[in-house]
Amino acid sequence: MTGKTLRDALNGPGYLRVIGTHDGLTATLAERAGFDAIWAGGLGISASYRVADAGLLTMTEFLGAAVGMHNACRLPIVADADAGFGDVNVVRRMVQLYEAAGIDAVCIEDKQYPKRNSFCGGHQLEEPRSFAQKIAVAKAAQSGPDFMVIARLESLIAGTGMNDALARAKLYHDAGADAILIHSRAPHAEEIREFCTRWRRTGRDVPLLCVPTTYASVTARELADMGISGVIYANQVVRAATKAVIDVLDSIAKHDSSVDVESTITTLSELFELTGMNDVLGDVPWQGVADLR
Ligand code: SPV
Ligand code: MG
Repeated sequence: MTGKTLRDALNGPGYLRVIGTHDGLTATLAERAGFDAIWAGGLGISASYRVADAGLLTMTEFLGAAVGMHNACRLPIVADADAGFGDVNVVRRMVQLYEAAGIDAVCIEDKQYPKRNSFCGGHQLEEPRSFAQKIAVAKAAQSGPDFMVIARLESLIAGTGMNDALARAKLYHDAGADAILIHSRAPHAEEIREFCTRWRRTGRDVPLLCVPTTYASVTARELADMGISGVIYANQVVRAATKAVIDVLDSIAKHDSSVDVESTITTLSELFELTGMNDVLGDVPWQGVADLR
């Protein structure tokens, strides 16, 4: 999607593969791997601080993490803004700060504060009209044409059903939402298919996104064929990093040596290259890193 805004890309043909990352390094790796956009997700960022994804970090901490990813790569950043971090006044300030920081989109979910991760149960949905007001206030707060406000539907997570999801989607679209994220925790993509089909019948044209965590066997192409424009792989990167670190720590602790893991971990040369060490200016002539592991 080189040169295009996130808005153009989501409204254009095809689909975007959006990957959840939690810091500058993982965002850089995602860009190199060919993903189209970054999901600055609450779960991944919270995990990187070792706190629960339960509205515990401040907006400033989430924004700082998103900016760290923005500075590290050229991909558009879709920031997970939980339930907006507060009431409509907080939402307004949140949009102003995120837009000014160069973030491309915020995604706000229709759950009550304090929200919990959607896979943890105990969900209280926000009253639909108050959430629609948050969307309207968010849209009125942005200053440029490109910034996007994505409304995330939690009806299928909270168990209030497809009709509720569709009714809310219409309300949020009327309030100005630039895209709709339909969240599901079903083990297959049939809920997503049904939502897309019934949404299409409304004649409304707005990009749809989804998060295939529990229905992981479906491909992004299959979801796109159902009508999805953005597929968010929200938490695989933080889970991969966690597993890799556990394995390496176990091995070093067990053998009192890192020799067994050396061939499985990134070389120092790669790490220097990834982090731009070759571009560092200074008085000492740079020797290169070719002979480092
Ligand atoms: C996140 O990544 O923080 C999300 C997506 O909100 S999910 O964990 O699937 O709810
Ligand atoms: Mg989240």
